[in-house]
Amino acid sequence: MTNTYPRLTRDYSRKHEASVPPKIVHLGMGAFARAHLGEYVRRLYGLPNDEPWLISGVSLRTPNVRDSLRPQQGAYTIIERNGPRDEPNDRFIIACCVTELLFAGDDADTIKSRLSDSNTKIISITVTEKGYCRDAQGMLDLKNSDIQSDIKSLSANPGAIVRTLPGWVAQAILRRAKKNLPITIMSLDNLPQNGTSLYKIIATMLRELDPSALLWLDAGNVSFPNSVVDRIVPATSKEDLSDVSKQLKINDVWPVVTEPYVSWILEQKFSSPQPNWGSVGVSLVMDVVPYEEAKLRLLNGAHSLIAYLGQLTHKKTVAETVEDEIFGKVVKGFMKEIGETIESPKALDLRKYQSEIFGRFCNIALHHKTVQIAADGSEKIPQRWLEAIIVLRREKKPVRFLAMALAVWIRYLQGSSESGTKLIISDPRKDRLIGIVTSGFKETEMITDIIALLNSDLATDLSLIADIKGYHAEIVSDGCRAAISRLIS
Ligand code: CS2
Repeated sequence: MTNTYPRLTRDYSRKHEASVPPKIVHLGMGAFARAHLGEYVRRLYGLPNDEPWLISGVSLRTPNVRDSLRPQQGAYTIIERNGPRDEPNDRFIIACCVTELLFAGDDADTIKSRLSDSNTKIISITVTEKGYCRDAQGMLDLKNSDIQSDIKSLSANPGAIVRTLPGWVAQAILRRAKKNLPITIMSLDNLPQNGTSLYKIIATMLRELDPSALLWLDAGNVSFPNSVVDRIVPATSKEDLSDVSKQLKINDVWPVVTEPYVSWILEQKFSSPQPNWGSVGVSLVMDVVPYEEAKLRLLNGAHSLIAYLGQLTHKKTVAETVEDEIFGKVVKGFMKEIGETIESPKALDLRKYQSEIFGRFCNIALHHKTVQIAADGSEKIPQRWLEAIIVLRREKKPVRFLAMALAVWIRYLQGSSESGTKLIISDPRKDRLIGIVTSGFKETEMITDIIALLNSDLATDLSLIADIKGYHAEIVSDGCRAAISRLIS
């Protein structure tokens, strides 16, 4: 940075290093966690408390967050962006709720002790869909070589160094069971029934490792509340860094940027003491499923469609894509169709919710890149699109926009935009997906094989496959705008 401003530290907010240990250990301290969980814990920190709830932030894959934020004593800026292109209405908020930053690669011993410490009351998690190492049925993928390696090393030595999220969590439970230290483990990822999914994964690990630890867990000593988290968090850009300098006259090497909207619906199911979540805006409910279906299908489902449309037609951001009249209409049609599958929770007016989501997509100040959302499609599409298709087929309702969405994704997997520019496909099943689309198979076979990779039942739905094939052929010959114009006319 070419200015003389000082580096951000906790002194900036007069929140000096807290002498109390963190009660939350967060695995996956990326931008989403800092803008979402960090926002709620920051609000708690602002309340008069006997003892603050602070976060030990763990990165499992790279040391970058630790190395950037340690010199700032964990302090970072949350930039909330909103408004029209020429008159952005931005807020800059300093969060000091993270007091420790660790990286699995070289702080493994500290992480292990934090996870099994009696002061730790919550282990929270954001590692994205692929971090859970699930198979196509959503169960732990025992064929995954990193999972096999974690099971092998933990069986030989419960203190071993592990590689995967299920490995870290299983190890924490093994150690806590020995000391009888109950814990609440919160998944904050966009998985269907994220807490229950994580429970199933961990139960499988423990069955392999130590069934007595599973008995201890099942006796009410560990809970996995389900939750629905919502906040759009694009990757941080250089502009964000220089805006913090301009506004606050300090340098923050890794602020996070987000929208003003934030929401967290949390199942009230805790095995350990909790802060007063309700006082900082978290909605505590008995059943998150209706909220989850609404959010995963309407927001995330539409997001994925926007991402693939944007990628194919050189639209870099979500706002730019939905600004296109035809794409805006297809997104609305998609939401209407998928909305048919949602049993609206009483507290949620589905129509209002849809237009609120569309409004958030139009936030031009946010610069949410389509390439970011397009990543890991095979991990996202089952819960965002396929589960809704299953409901619509069962209820004999039309599947037009969702079939179009699948056709758009399959066209995207061919690896080039409509004008022929190469697209970078990032997906854990990339090799298999690209292998299928470039195999030279006939279209029906190619589409069936792609769908079969995600859901074997839907792959036998011949009329669905025929519809996807029809839309795909139109996209290949005339482009997605023309194909979509016909769909919405
Ligand atoms: C997005 C989500 O990248 C993606 O797949 O759909 O990260 C989305 O922005 C959040 O779930 C919003 O809450």
